[in-house]
Amino acid sequence: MSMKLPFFRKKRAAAIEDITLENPPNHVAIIMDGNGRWAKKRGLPRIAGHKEGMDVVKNIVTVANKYNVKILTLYAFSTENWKRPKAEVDFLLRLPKEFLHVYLPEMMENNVRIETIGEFDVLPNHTKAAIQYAKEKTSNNDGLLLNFALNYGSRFEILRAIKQMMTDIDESKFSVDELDEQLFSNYLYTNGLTDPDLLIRTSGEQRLSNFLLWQLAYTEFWFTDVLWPDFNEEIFRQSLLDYQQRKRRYGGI
Ligand code: V0D
Repeated sequence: MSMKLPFFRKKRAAAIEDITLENPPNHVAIIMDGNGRWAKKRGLPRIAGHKEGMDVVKNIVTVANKYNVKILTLYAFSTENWKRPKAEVDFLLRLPKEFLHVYLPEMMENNVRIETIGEFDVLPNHTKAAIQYAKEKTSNNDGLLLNFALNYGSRFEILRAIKQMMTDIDESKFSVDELDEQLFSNYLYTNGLTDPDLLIRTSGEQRLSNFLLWQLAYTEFWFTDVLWPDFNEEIFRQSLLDYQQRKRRYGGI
């Protein structure tokens, strides 16, 4: 004869994971800053900070999933990052493959779909191949969308959209009169995605650095001095709680 389980269940302190959010942001975008500084503080090379930051990505995906976030857009590599020393750029561009080698099985188990925004085609072949495989492998997952901004720059994205749009107008696919915000946003990399509800930037800097300029028009911004490798569930949860508290009026009354 089986005993009823609740009879044996011990009371315990409420753990973070017991508390669900009433109003989670649908789409969270993060500028993962402070990896180099984290390493410097420890007397380590910058790449050690990037590696540590990669493991934090996996943790934060798990937490986002838990709190019912539907889209997580992470600024992993900007068009400006090419200016860094070659050795650092090479190291960075090997991280996608490394991440996927270690964590793709877990992403599959958690029903995560992987996508990218940015100029994908000009990335090195080894980077593209690893990511392309992951995109295809996860394409039928309908859980969290893990969206990496790779070789991404917002002004370039907007100019690219205008050029493609003008070509389509030339080809009479639509007329200038029909152009509105919705139609324009279809030409951005983020076509089909809702705009971010919450933008997080770590490491104390308070600027956008050419990230999602169009898409962040109504987004709540949340800044922290915590360096990306130190970012964890507690601090992420705090950002989500702060987000809930803010009243969002979209410029109305
Ligand atoms: C370094 C902190 C995961 C920011 C996080 C190529 C800078 C760790 C990826 C990744 C980077 C990208 C695509 C993908 C799977 C994983 C990644 C880059 C940098 C730049 F499909 N972390 N990560 N990509 N860092």
